[in-house]
Amino acid sequence: MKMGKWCLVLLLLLLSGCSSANTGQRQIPLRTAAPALSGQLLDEDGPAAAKRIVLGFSQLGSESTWREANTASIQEASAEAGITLILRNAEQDQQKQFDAIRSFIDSEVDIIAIAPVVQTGWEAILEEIKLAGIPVIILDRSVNVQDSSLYVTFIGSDFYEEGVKAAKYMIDKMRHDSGVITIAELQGTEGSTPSIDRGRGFRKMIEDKQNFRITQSKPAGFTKSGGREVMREFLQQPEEEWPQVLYAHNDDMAIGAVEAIEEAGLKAGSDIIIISVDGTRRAFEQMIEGNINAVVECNPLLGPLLMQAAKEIMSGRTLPKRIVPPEDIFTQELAGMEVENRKY
Ligand code: GYE
Repeated sequence: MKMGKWCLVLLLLLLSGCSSANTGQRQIPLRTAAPALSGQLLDEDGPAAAKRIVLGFSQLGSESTWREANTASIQEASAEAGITLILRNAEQDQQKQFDAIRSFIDSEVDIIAIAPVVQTGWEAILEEIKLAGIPVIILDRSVNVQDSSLYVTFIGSDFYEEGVKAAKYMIDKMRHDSGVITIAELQGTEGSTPSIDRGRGFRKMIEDKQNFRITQSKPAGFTKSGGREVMREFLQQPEEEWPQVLYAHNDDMAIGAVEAIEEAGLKAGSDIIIISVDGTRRAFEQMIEGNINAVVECNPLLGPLLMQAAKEIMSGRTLPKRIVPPEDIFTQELAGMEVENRKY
């Protein structure tokens, strides 16, 4: 049902676009699959002349449940859309992303999609793609570039807003607690947009609140094992320094941290309030067990949006520069009702 809602949102956004190939301040000479069909959606069922679109996708890694669901969504959606997908996994290495992208240029793919591991360092490679005349879609995490005409659109969540939602939940949850509330933060991959912006949004909400203090904060790579290890370190501090709240930038790290908290003889979800981001089924199960208190949703099922955008670009349409999927926050009270609806 959620995907239906997304597709509708995308459709509305796309309809609000115009029909030229203007992609920003500058024009990118886009390769189109079937110039004669400009302005129409290319469809497998459409005119036989429509060439199959070839999409090269540089996935950043496979660190989390979110990432697995994201990769699967893209694979499934490409098959459904009749788009040939060349997927390369960079295993958290930006250089590997560059290598994959160069291989896509050499193979003369029609479109390149990139899920960037970190947000800086992309100008030169994006210029190379531009020279080759291949349109680019940035997916999931964003890139910091001066010249936004280097990509057509960025499809991905509002991570800053996710941080804001996490903090709002915490402020409300702790409203009856007096005194200083200590917070530990498990950051994601250093230099990645979700880690930077989830941290910024959260901090913004507490900056003028003297009683909320982030006392421990460290990157844990968005992995379950990272979350467990770093939480163990946090709990090696003297007892009076243990946090009352844990804010984990994703579910996998929160679930790892729950193990460390239990090892230390504490009750996750009550001795330490836990808030995380993503909304995986496993996190919902942990909410039902009482270990996690709230989860801010970040939807990985971006495949249908990506395929739709690829088709639109190949038919010469302009896309909005930013496509943001709608997202929610879930608490323990709602987890039982929602768990069966979780698709990832
Ligand atoms: O939250 C995390 C993953 O970039 C939004 O990356 C994504 C994040 C997601 O590893 O679980």
